[in-house]
Amino acid sequence: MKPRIGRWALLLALWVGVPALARGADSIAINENEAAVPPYQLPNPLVFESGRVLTNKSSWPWRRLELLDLFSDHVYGHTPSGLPRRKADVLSIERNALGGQATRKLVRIPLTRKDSGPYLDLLEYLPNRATGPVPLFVGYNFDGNHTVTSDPGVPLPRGWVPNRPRSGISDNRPQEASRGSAAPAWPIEEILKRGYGFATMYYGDVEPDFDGGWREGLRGAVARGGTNHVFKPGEWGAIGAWAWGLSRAVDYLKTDAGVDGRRIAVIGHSRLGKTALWAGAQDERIALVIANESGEGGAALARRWFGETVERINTSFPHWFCGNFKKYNTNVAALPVDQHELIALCTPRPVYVGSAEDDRWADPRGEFLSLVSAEPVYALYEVKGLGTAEMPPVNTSVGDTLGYHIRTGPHALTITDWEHYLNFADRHLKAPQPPRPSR
Ligand code: GTR
Repeated sequence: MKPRIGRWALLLALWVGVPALARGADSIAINENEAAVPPYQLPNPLVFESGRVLTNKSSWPWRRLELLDLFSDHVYGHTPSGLPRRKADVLSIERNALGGQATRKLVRIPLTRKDSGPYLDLLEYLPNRATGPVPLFVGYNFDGNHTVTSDPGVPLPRGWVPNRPRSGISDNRPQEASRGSAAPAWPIEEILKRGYGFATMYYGDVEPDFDGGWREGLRGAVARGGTNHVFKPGEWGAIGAWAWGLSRAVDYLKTDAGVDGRRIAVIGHSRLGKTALWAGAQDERIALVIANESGEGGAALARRWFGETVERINTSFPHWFCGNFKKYNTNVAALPVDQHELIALCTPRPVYVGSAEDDRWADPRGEFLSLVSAEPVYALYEVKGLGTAEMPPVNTSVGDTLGYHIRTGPHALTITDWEHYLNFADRHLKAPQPPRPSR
């Protein structure tokens, strides 16, 4: 006869384990009360997994590699090795765009060895009054390149887009009616006037953003098992694929004679802010990173119980992160990294985090504290980081190489955010840049 204790242990394990595994998004406890945040302890970016303490910058590149591996193993997944980096095709150049202010380029970047796709369609504007190569902002948009401007020369995306009833989209097919609908988030003319170039891509070109979208995107195209692939727990999620796409845009931008390839800033809002940070952490050619209201899995500390949690994001968006990340759903303290270390991976490059007062879901204080806790790594390089551990008043920018503001209002990328980002970029990208390593 089998020992009965085994059966009881199994029943107990099922009783305790199943609700934790199968909990629906709405039953996950969320805290938005500052006084109720329990104490937590962050991993120290300056201590190797072996316990060895890092005291000067000469060992940081090794710790950086260790942290990149930990983020790949446990959070975003590993990018497959051997993916091609193909030359982009400049499909068209219009020298009289935006009322003569800009040169518009439409560029196609193949992401796999096949010409049939998937590929990224990059929309680029360069200021016509520039006298030499310009620094440039590049970032993904949510709904298609044609939504960031009313410029009629920008084509609609080809594949799946999110439904937007206000733009008449209810069948996941792009519509002409959505042209310019996201323009308030992208003050392109102002960016150009300030002497920057601007480039954007639709993130759905890399992978449509729904659970299962990988079958129509890059992850499905390169997976060993094709569209029947079963992802191993350490393989990349959608954020990993989107971040890879950003780096392919950088590959192209560095070949554009109108762009100063040493002064490329990456910007992203919300889930695309998470993506911008992960791209910036991995790709040292990115000179400056801006994460607007990136929240959980972005700039916000995972261990701080406020707003969205690891469990909640893994439940609502199971495709964003790697399988291993789900192990920490109910035990975030066991995660070997936290998000301040994602920011630290950019050291000594400038990083700016923007929050919004009403965007409690993204945990503004947790986003700010990530910068504070990344600062010791910047100090190794003797660059001034944030310079304060006190959150600034609303609508006030603080910091030096690490920058932060909390804007009044809801979750959005706005002209006010851009003013802070442009000022930050003026400080860091307008001065002559030292040569940067290229991969
Ligand atoms: C929310 C999600 C956030 C954030 C946001 C967005 O639903 O919970 O993590 O990424 O979406 O991307 O707008």
